Amino acid sequence: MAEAVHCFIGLGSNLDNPTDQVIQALKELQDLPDSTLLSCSSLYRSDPMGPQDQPDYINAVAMLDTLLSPVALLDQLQALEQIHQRKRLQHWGPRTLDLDLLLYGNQLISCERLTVPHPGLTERNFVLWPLAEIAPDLKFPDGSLIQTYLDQQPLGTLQRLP
Ligand code: PH2
Ligand code: MG
Ligand code: MG
Repeated sequence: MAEAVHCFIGLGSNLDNPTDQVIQALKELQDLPDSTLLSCSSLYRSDPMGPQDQPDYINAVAMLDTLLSPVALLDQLQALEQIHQRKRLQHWGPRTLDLDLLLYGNQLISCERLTVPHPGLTERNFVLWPLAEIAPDLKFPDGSLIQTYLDQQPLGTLQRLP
């Protein structure tokens, strides 16, 4: 894949057996058209960010190469969320599957449907730690290093699962 772009996808679930939801979603990412799944992080258990009256989350990050445009990739991710019966009920509320496009190469994208890098990426330990597990030397489009943000967002109660 000559012009493939290196992307990172954040996965999250806190409903209907979250561990199974995330493992199944990782398998589905393997089958995305015009894309190659390169690696995935461990699964992490995290306290909910946002409303506290919801279950803990399982989070992970996947790295892939894709020939899809950012919006075509987003369409694919949203189709997978639909397969997992995702319902959009409450902002930052519970969900069976959330697939966020975290990074698309070094591109800065800002359109109605998509903001990349994903807003909040550098402030969420449940994204940063799995991301750093599979890309410890990652540089963000602005040239900053992932290790800088890890120091500011400690592991805390985030648990890497065996
Ligand atoms: N996603 C949210 C809201 N809150 N909390 C955790 N721990 N993990 C998530 O993935 C998450 C969240 C909205 O996308
Ligand atoms: Mg999200
Ligand atoms: Mg999302």
